[in-house]
Amino acid sequence: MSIKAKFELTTATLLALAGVFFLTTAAVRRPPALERVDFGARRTATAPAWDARVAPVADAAIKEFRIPITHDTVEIANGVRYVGWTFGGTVPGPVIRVREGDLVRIRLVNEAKGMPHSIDFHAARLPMDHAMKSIAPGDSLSFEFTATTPGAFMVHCGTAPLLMHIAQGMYLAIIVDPKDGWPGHVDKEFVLVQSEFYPRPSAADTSVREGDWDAMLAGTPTYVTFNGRADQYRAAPLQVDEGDKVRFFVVNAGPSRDSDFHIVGAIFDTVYPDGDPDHALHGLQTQMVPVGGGAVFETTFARGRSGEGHYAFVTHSFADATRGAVGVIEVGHPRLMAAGH
Ligand SMILES: [Cu+2]
Repeated sequence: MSIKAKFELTTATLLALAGVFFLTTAAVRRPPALERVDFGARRTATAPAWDARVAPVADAAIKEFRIPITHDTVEIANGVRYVGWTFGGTVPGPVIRVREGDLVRIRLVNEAKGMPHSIDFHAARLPMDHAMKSIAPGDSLSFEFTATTPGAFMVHCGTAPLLMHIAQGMYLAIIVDPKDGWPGHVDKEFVLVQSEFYPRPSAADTSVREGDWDAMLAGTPTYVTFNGRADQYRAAPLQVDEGDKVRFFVVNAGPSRDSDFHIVGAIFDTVYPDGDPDHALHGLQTQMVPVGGGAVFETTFARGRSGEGHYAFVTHSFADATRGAVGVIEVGHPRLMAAGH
């Protein structure tokens, strides 16, 4: 073998080895292409309160979600049980979190008895014909969409009468993170879905309440809640640390009443109406979240300024705060517990 041939052979071997090394490391470093979540197997915790904390978005560019529809008894206020119609067994349903540009695959399964249901993703650009069609009990429906627009979006059942299907609990929040992430670091993130309940009055405290159609039509709820149960975050406050910057994804599922979101004792550094960073507003006290809409709110509980202590989050429409749309944020470990919390 000539020196030239030996040189070429060695070069070829090195190139081949380099290729193998590159492919191996690329395979190790590449994020998983597909994430599968079955909300039948992964139910949102509801005790001591519906878990408002939200995990970071997964890396996979394709995200599949199996969403079972069920009829389940839910607790809408302390000791008040209700015939909930649900996505994933809880009201609201589970939080879905994806990234701008992701392919989102949905498999909807109607496990409820005796009634058709459907799903309408406000984060999707899709004709109603297929993705939003009602499916009979026992049936399923698969569709996919690309998440084109960052934000905090409502998802709900679109089966008539919508007023009733939403009032019974058929909604959840989908967060679409901007392609390059949210501007600026935060320490904690929470989801808050505001909604109303219209239970029929009952003489027996222990009975499972049904919906009152006339009250739904009149828009006179008994309870207005964050994450499906009146006053639940007064008993079990959201916990943050002193100095934390906190992001809230607020979605208003209604079905009929706007939310005037406000945190007592705080000022919002930034609000993104509809949750798109292109909409940034700064230095706000209260921002309306319309029914069927969402917004992202950021505030800082800075040391020595708005530090340790209790802060209430409310809809500043106080008839509705009084009906249960109020919660507490506990910053640090305040020694003086506020009376009545
Ligand atoms: Cu429905």
